[in-house]
Amino acid sequence: MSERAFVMIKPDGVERGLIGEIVSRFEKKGLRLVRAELTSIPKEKAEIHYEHLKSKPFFDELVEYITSGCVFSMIIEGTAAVQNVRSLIGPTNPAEAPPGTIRGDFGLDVAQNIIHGSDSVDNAIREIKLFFEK
Ligand code: IDP
Ligand code: MG
Repeated sequence: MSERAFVMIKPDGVERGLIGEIVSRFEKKGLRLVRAELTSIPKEKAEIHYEHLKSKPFFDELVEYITSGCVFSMIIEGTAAVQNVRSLIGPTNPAEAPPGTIRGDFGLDVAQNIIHGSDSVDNAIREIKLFFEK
């Protein structure tokens, strides 16, 4: 069944010129890019997006990182989009992400791991609302 995932290329990915390469991977898989926007995120929005991580020791660092430059926000649509996007992205820590995944191919560090993808259909709906429904 067709489904939507929220995906965001983080400031390190945008800064390093990886937008085209990353979008291309989703398209080659058979998923479709249906909305996209290059913007910076206000601190308040970053804190809402990551509110489930508020108690983590890296929360302040994470908000600082995600607001440090432009991000490329996307809605990716297709069959099991949430699960397919997560498997193309790979595990949270690029050091543990296998080659062939986006984090495995382009990242080194868990604090700067290039890309975000919704982890569930419910969170995808919540994140799409937060980023694309003004
Ligand atoms: P996910 O992005 O793979 O879903 P989450 O556990 O939801 O991973 O964490 C959200 C983001 O927080 C990660 O993508 C990463 O940028 C950051 N993060 C997670 N763990 C750490 C850590 O141990 N140190 C610094 N940043 C972290
Ligand atoms: Mg997550």
